[in-house]
Amino acid sequence: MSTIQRLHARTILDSRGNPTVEVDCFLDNPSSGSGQVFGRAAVPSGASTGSHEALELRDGDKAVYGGKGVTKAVANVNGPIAKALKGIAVSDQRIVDDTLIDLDGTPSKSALGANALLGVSMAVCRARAAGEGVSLWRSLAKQFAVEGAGLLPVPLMNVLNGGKHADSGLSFQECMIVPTGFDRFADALRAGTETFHALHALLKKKGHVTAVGDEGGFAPRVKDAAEAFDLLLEAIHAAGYDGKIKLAIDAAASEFCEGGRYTVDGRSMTSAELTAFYIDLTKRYPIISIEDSHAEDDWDGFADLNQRTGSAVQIVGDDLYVTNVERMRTGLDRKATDAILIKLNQIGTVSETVDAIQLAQESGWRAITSHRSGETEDTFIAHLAAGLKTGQIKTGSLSRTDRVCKYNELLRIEEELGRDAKYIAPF
Ligand code: 2PG
Ligand code: MG
Repeated sequence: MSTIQRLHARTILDSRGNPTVEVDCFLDNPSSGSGQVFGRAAVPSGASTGSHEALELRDGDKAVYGGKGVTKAVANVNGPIAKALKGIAVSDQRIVDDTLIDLDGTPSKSALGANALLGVSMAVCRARAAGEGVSLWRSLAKQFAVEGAGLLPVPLMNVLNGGKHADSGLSFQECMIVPTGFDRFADALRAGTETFHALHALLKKKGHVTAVGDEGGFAPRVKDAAEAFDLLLEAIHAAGYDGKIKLAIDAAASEFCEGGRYTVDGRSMTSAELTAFYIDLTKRYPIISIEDSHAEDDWDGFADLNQRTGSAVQIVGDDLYVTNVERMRTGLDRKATDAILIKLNQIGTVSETVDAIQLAQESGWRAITSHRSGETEDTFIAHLAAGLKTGQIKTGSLSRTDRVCKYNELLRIEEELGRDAKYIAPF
């Protein structure tokens, strides 16, 4: 049986030029013949973080990387975590992750840092897959007893960036396109990409800036959300995909909520007025998904919108749930949403992330595997989406390698699956 022989963490840079944790995991794997097997993983980082997320440990020394250094998290991996995990079998990810959780001992993973724990948890998954000689997504499916394989996720592509991710002035953080009318992931990706290029040409023609924001989407100075959606529809039309590409929003509403009031594109609203605003938008545009419509503790706002949109529009909790099953249970009781955004680093281990996915699936919710706005070249989430059959993925726009590397990995997975590959839009 393979056991952990050595863990080694280092500081690397993320897509925003901020330090983050990368972990190498070496297994002692007598069955591999060659002796040692190795897995590597890097931890992403958010900008519009939910206040209920597990703690990302930063050094805080302003003289170094503006306080964003991760040397303490790296030292925690190379010291106490490496010591505690040495010799542990990797056949059961839950045992590895429970050991990490117990060692940290805090509900928010603030002792060792969720970034330290997650880097190890993911690197162990990769090392196990290497030991098994299979793709990571297949290994994850086996490890977490997922039946049947082959579902590629529908991508929610963030081609217009606002909020905390860009200086566009747009209150909504993400205006996304969703290629629904296709039978293969590769065709959906092509359509999304052609629309992205059509949008580029359109913005240029209209005299907008075409610089991109943190997730590779454009960040034109538009006056409001309606103008953003008009641009997207025009680009979809120009690319020839009318009706085959729908729209989605991540409002990230906690970022524009203060004292219980919401300020959207210069207009101040109550929670109920904001709900009415969304309902109006869904009548005017083909919007199939709204994420973080309300602030992270405005349960009534979410529940009201979710009830009014029914199954026509999925309401997604991101900062609301922070991939935490305890908060999900509140959401289930209150019927706050019918979907959840899944982010590994909000909770801090792979097993707990899978718990959130599986609770969503058992409860009839949809699950969307997601990147963070600060990413690396790591493609773990592409494998998580395919292995756990989440059915949807959010991994940014169609530019910048930190975003497209996940799409490229999904192309490889679809190719590996061959005739078993499925692409099914649930909208
Ligand atoms: C979000 C994410 C990813 P961040 O709000 O969904 O798009 O942003 O990583 O900044 O929290
Ligand atoms: Mg979000």
